[in-house]
Amino acid sequence: MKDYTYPKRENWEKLLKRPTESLSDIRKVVQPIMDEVQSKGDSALKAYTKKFDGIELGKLLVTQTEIKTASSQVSTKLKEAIKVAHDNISKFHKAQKIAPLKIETMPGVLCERKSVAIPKVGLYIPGGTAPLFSTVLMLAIPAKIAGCKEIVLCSPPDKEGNIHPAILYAAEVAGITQIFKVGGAQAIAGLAYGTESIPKVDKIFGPGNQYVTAAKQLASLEAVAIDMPAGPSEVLVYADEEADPAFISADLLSQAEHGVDSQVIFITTSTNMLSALQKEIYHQLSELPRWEIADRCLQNSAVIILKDEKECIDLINQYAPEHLILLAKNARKISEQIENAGSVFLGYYTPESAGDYASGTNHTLPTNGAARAYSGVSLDSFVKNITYQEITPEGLQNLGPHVEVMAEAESLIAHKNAVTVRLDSLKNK
Ligand code: HSO
Ligand code: ZN
Repeated sequence: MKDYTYPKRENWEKLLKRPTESLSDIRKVVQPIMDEVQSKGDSALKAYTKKFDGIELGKLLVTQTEIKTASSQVSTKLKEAIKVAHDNISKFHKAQKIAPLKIETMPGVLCERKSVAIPKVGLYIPGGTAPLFSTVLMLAIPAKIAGCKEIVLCSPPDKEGNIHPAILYAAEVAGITQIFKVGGAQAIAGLAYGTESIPKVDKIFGPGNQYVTAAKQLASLEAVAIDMPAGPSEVLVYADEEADPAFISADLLSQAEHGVDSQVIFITTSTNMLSALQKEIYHQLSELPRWEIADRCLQNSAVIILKDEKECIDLINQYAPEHLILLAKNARKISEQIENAGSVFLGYYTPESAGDYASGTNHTLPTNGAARAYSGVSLDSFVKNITYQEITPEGLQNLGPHVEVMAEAESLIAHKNAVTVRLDSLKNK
């Protein structure tokens, strides 16, 4: 990790730069894949699965028998943990339901707003070295609670043509029945355009590598919505002088092991723990199975010593971290001054891992500074708010003349007439 002691504010931007790459070159690779899937459907999906995943599949849809077999391969202990996570995530996301709104803005003019589920959603779950079955819960549970009618899940198969059993089991627990063995940009194209077996969806969710991200961006230029702009995962840890270096190290490394392009930032005003921290990080790192990934991530990462708490808060708000961990006695008070963050973890005993898996909050969060303007996935991500209005004859008599004036001032006379013909009909009654 690079060390910076009392850096000047004008240098913050440079030292907080994220290690992201431009997606424009990747788009050039992804576009032909998308086009091919759009024109050839399932046969293109199967051809790409053979090419990229090394397996020739007869059917893309996962069968009930496969789901049963997967369930028998998951240990009882893991099933219990998944149940706890499922219950907590459900509780927190159910509580996010908002009651319909009904307001009479003036006598006889009723305005309403109601959230209605997005009918068809697609969930993408990456495969690879760490199968993120927890992401299945984070996406499928709110989709179910929102009432999405069709929930389709895509995940790449391994060389034997199977999806990781824990992914299938988590999907089963969350009540997802349409699961397809397809990954990468081709899966996103399948969800965006629809094929013989994959239904076209209205919105696509989920993390993925740069190809998946580029494919989601391209899909979003057409009729399909996406959850959020995605980038590599990141954490900013703030610690006061009493924080335990072992906790700080473990939190930094838990993010660093996600990928070589992840970023971890540590800030503090206290210089006395630094040598202990450095020893602890390298000790913990050496024992990690994914130490090579974490070690490379640490090279993109920084330890920053700042003058006071106020500077720390300013830096956090400037960086807008996906995850913010406040290892401090006054974590709650600091959190009140945070304007930009995806998800905040307060106090010494609140590791990010708790939120990653099982406390109840969602782990699909805005990265790469998007937390300045975006929220993480929540129940809201699976609904849209439809507004309604109903105006009585008296209401139109109250409101109509003002609309007529405004329409005329915009030279939109047909608009004005839509009121006038009604007011005239009321006069003649
Ligand atoms: N920290 C990741 C989520 C995750 N961690 C899944 C473990 N599994 C991005 O928020
Ligand atoms: Zn994580």
